Amino acid sequence: MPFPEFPPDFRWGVASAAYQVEGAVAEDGRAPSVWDTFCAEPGRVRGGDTGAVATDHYHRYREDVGLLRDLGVGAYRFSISWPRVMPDGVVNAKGLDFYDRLVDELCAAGIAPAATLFHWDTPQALEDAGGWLTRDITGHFADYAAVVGERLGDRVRLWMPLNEPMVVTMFGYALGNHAPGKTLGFEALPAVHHQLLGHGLAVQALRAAGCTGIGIASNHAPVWPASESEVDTEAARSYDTLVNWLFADPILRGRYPVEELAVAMPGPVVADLAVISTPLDFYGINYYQPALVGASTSDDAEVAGALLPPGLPFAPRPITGYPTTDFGWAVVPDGLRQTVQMFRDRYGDALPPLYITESGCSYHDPDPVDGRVPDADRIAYHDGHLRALAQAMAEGADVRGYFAWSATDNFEWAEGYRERFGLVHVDYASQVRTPKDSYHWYRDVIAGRAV
Ligand code: IFM
Repeated sequence: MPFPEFPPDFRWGVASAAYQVEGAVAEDGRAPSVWDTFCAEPGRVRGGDTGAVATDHYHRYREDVGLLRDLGVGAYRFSISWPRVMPDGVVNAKGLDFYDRLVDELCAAGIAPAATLFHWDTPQALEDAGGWLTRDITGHFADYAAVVGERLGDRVRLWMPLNEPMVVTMFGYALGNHAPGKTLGFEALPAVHHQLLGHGLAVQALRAAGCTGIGIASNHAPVWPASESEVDTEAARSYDTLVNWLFADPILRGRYPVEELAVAMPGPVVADLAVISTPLDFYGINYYQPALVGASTSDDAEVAGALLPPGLPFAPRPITGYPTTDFGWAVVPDGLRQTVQMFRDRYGDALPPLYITESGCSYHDPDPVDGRVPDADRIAYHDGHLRALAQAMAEGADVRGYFAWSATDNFEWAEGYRERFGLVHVDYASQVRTPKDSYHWYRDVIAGRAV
């Protein structure tokens, strides 16, 4: 099948996040984030890896933007490090200057800057005061958004206050395998409401600063019931409500998906929902793989081990019958089409234009030989997902762009450096960058030369 055609103004991009690439964690006034603290605790991150140096992007951003320019991307999604810019309510001028330089460099290369404001690196000082469990943090976040918006709003084309708030809630506050490492189970629900409120306030602060192109980057996936039985179908429905609609419904519909969740939230929920549902210019979907979910059984406690708290009405099951990445994630390109379709079905005309703000795969690529890194599986992944996206668009979806995760290999959170998602290989000892075969393939896609 020939490679599908995308509209001429379709935005081709790649994505990254501050803590995963920047390094320089104690430089130019950057204060610690929850991830610095988490990485310093023995046993938290595979191999004891940390983001202290990462890909040294803070110092090598010019080289990295050069790679993006040669790739031909129209947009680069990066995140701004909150603890670098506004660690304790006071602006750190040197931190903000870094993003000013990065944005200028991108613009000079003809690449539209797309900025995330919070990609999981809460300033440690704010976490010490309760973090996303407190209402106070939402005001800090709005102030930070205003500062960044005023400085960069003339050049940044797309804004995403939050990245994957469900992951922060689930892994950071409910299960504890991400920073800040809390194991609160359902007591983590305030982190949902406060991220949502922080999002809404940040959208308003960005708009007040004259910014346009404001959305979110939120992870979503189709939830498949493990069988046709009533209990599995019901379990899949509960899981779907939590992982797909707990954040999307308040933002796009101005209400929580079920009343039980609304009443469990802190604060003046109805008034907050009016802020949370401030209209967006786009909705960004991060897609990796579907979820197969069944009713939990007594075996699940053992299978899931420490990861899932007891008493949940559902349990994720392994997906079989599809290839998997080296990270063990199922490769299901049609899941992307299904995800887009489920948003269209649920929100209809209330759905703003979509971006795929992340999709990608980790393979344990070989080291470069003669300047080459063959990664046919990664090419197949993006090829398949772009074909599925083209199908969704042919079916009527308004999708404006695709950001491959990730530009370069980087720090994959609790998995450290073993997982490699990049189109560009990074040798962490020398910091040498080597474009993989997938980089050359994506360049051809962008140039309209893909076969
Ligand atoms: O690396 C992460 C990213 O920070 C958020 N989305 C998923 C990616 C792969 O796990």
